[in-house]
Amino acid sequence: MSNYVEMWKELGMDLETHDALCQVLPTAFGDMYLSQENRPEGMGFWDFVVSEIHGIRPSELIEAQKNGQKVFGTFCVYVPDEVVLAANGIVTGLCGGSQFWVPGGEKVLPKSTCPLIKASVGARLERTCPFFRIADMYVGETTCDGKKKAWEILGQDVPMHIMDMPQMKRPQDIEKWADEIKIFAKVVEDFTGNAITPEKLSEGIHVINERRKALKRVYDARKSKNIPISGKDALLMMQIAFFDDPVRCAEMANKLADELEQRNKDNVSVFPAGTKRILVTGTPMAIPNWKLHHLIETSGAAVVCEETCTGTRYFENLVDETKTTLEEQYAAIADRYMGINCACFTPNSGRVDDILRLAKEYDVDGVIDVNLKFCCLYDTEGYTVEKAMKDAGIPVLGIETDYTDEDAEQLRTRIEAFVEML
Ligand code: BJ8
Repeated sequence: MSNYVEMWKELGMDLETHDALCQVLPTAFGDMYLSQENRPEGMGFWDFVVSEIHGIRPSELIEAQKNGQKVFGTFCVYVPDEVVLAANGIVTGLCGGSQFWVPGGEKVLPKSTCPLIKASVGARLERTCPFFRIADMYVGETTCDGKKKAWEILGQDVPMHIMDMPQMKRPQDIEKWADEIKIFAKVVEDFTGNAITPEKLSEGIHVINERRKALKRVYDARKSKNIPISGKDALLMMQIAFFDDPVRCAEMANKLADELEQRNKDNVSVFPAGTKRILVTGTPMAIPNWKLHHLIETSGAAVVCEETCTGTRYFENLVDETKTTLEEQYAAIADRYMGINCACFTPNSGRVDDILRLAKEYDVDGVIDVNLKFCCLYDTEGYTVEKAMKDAGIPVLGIETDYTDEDAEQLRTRIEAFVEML
């Protein structure tokens, strides 16, 4: 990634600390990813993106900025990308998934904050992530308390817009969310200088729906008895979807889906027959958090689906494309996004329904419910999730972890014991 040094310098990054990050990532990726056998050829694209993770997409974003486009950094799957696209803006995810950034976050946040928030704040304050440097505006949301307060720190020297999320899903809450989307659209229009018309919004909705469909095709291929792709590889595709151009993301995911569908016809599996199938549910796994998937897939099981925001919550359900006025379109967008079942809502019984449905669709042998340490929402909901699984006769294992490797061996012992009893 050395050819990007000039760009990083111009972005005002801390090059020395960033170098240390650049050194650990390839080793971790090599150990966890490149060691897998018989990976789909289509993964070559994502391997390449990872090898240039702080170079290739950042340089595209800077190029786009030179042409007048604005970049919006987001932290949650409730923030509607289609609105930004409609004003010729670009969205990039900003959630931090590396322990490397956590100590930086801990300098300003309580230690008892979830690692995703600490890593995001650390990446920003220590100036070691180009995406944080590039984004012209950050878009936060009022989901969990940790994030709500983090916006006040993150937004100190960058324009920040915060979307006020409802906490329930009554009709009046969905209406309120449509209003909030309208307010966001106005902010985006003012910031980009581009008007959002029904035509432009239609295009934006279409592009994001196409991305959803393509990602879903890859997931659908994972429902096969045969396992055509590892959970780790599917997770990587999902993680990079948050950063990539949505049209290219759809194109690459469709190509991968073609290959996986062919693999299913040819009975090509990346795991031996009889490997236990696991559904992972819980908190999101931002790149490069591959820890749990790696542990599961080196403990005799395979991850075949993720009910997380770096999984099905990102792409399930489409926005209705038949609406023609802005008012109707915002309502349709609100409807689709309120179909996401995050633990920040109460009640959130839709999530349990989703997990039960997915467990059936993906024919899983067991569910692993993962919680990022100090995420009180998913931790509390774990009680309901695990009870529902037990009631349905689905074996379930609850895990709480962070980004460090300290608990890896202890987790491995628990996962191996769980897989053995399936
Ligand atoms: S829709 S899961 S992306 S809020 S893990 S930061 S909740 S303390 S990330 Fe999330 Fe949107 Fe919900 Fe998805 Fe807080 Fe929990 Fe940390 Fe979390």
